[in-house]
Amino acid sequence: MLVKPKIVALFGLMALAVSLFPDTCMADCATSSCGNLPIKSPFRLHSDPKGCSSPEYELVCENNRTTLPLKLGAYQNFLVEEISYDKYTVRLVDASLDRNKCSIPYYPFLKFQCWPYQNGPSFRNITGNSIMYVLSCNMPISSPLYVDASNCTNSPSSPHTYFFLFNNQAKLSDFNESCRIEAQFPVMLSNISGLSASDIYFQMLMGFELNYWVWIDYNSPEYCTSFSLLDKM
Ligand SMILES: *[C@@H]1O[C@H](CO)[C@@H](O)[C@H](O)[C@H]1NC(C)=O
Ligand SMILES: *[C@@H]1O[C@H](CO)[C@@H](O)[C@H](O)[C@H]1NC(C)=O
Ligand SMILES: *[C@@H]1O[C@H](CO)[C@@H](O)[C@H](O)[C@H]1NC(C)=O
Ligand SMILES: *[C@@H]1O[C@H](CO)[C@@H](O)[C@H](O)[C@H]1NC(C)=O
Ligand SMILES: CC(=O)N[C@H]1CO[C@H](CO)[C@@H](O)[C@@H]1O
Repeated sequence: MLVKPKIVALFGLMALAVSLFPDTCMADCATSSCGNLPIKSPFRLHSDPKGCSSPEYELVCENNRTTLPLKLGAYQNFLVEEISYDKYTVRLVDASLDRNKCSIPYYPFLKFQCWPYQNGPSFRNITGNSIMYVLSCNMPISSPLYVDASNCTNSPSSPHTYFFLFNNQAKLSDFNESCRIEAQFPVMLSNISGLSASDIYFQMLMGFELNYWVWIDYNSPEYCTSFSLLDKM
């Protein structure tokens, strides 16, 4: 079981290499750019010649801003803030976030940690990302693991809203049964104790990083179960 993902990754790389570099196109596939962001293999822009890179890696360039449309139930646009071609990572920020005030996006429920493996590039989480949950609780919770999120929500019906981080260090027993999950999103944080809601929102505006050069074995359950609160409940 330990060996399997590596083998899959290797075959994945080979398969990608073959599909991304058909010998007909190399000459035309110059680096393009959107704003200040250089776009090159494996990514492409719509305006790049056909055959350069794979369509699943096509980014949208509008007004010098690069976005990646990802399917999260419905399509959701993520700004591509950074691409590290050395580390094979992209840093994505939800394009719907309001930079001027704390407002939490309500993503549809799905297995975030498997997301968006179902379609498109095999992005996967990398170290440092955790799943942030927004909880709505029946009573006030006083715990360093819960950060008051009431300033970020406009739901008068549930006055006790909290940020709650769940990662592989978190214990299910830390989840208070008087709460229910309202929203979830990936964030580059591993500990929210002592942070304010605006600290957390600032970090959300920094987005999260995903590794793009990994071939996922969709049938391997270990990719999807490692730190999902929903799966453990
Ligand atoms: C995009 O950036 C280029 C170069 O910096 C600039 O000339 C152009 O006006 C910008 N376009 C928009 C829509 O901002
Ligand atoms: C849940 O929160 C309530 C109110 O703060 C507290 O009384 C209760 O002990 C908590 N339960 C757990 C399991 O932490
Ligand atoms: C909510 O926002 C107000 C005004 O900015 C601030 O004074 C207050 O401390 C915030 N409350 C929390 C719990 O962050
Ligand atoms: C989280 O941060 C708090 C405050 O900075 C610190 O006291 C605590 O030890 C940290 N917890 C972990 C698990 O790192
Ligand atoms: C679900 C998943 O793939 N989680 C992984 C996120 O990244 C860390 C560090 O690379 C892994 O340990 C997790 O298994």
